[in-house]
This record gives sequence, structure tokens and C-alpha cells, in this order.
Amino acid sequence: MVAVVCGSRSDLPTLRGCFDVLDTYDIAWEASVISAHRQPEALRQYVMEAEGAGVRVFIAAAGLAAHLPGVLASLTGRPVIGVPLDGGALGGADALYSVVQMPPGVPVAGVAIGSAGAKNAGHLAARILALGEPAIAKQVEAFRAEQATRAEPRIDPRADGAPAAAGR
Ligand code: RP5
Repeated sequence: MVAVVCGSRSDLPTLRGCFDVLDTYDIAWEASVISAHRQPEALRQYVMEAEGAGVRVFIAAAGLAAHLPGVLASLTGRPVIGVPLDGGALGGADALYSVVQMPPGVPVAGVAIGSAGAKNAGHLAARILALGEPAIAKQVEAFRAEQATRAEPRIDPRADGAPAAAGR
């Protein structure tokens, strides 16, 4: 249901959280390493095959001049979520701008830089799929309910051995 594509093998460790999130929702996914810059023809071929195989949402992750999500969005009419990765001197800001500054008509849903964005790409894919899949919708609601139980009202950080709040 979800195809995760990244620009380099070096991107895979950051995407671990994305794969784990998709697994918690029991969403079928596959991952591929295809660079938009280095292997444009392979990318075109893969997107065609993935659509034929029933992929409904694409997640594309890349660093530096991250064109993979945008190029992928030019090749499909299905939703594309772009994950900007921290690839070097600009700390991922380069990739973030590349992912979110798409021209009108070629949308990419940009998430945060790095592992937080990778996880949210999984959650967002689940929410998109949930619109047409009651089983996934149930999982999304279960996750939200479980997350809401983690609030800790009126804690005393001193009892946890945490440092005193700044300014005290
Ligand atoms: C991007 O360039 C990749 O997504 C990766 O984040 C970055 C560096 O790629 P490698 O030199 O590690 O292959 O296209």
C-alpha cells in the first residue's frame, strides 16, 4: 500500500522510524533506494510498476538538493509525502526547502527534517489510507487514544531527580 523511496542507502537508518510506524498500523510497505539525480529512468520505471502493484501512497526521502519527492510527484497522481534529510553543511534546511517549495500543481506533503519527519510520514500515510480503509482508521484512532494517555499532569520534576527549572 505504501512505497518508501530514498535517494541513497545512507538514508535508510533515518527511515527506521517510518518503517516501524507503518508496521504498528499493519500497513503493507516496501522500500527502495533510487536516486532522482543518478537514476531518473529507474525511478520512472519503478513508479509505474508500483502503481500497477497497487501502491496508494508514496513516501520519498532525500538529503542535500532533495529532488526525489518532487520528481516522484511529477510521475504519479497519487499522494507523495516528502521527508527532508539532514545530509550535510546546511543541516537539512537545503532538503526542507527543496521538498516544500514545489510549484503549484505538483504537490508534495512535506514533513519535518530527519527522524521526526520520517515517523510522521508513516503516520500521515496511515491517515490518508484510513479514509478508505476502516481497519486502518481504527488503528489510527487507537494510536491517538493511546498517545493521549501519556499526559502527566502535575508532576514534581524534583522527585524524578530532574534539574530544577531555569530561573528557580
Ligand atoms: C541524496 O544525497 C541522498 O538522498 C542522500 O541523502 C544524499 C547523499 O547521498 P550519498 O552520497 O550517501 O549516496 O540524494
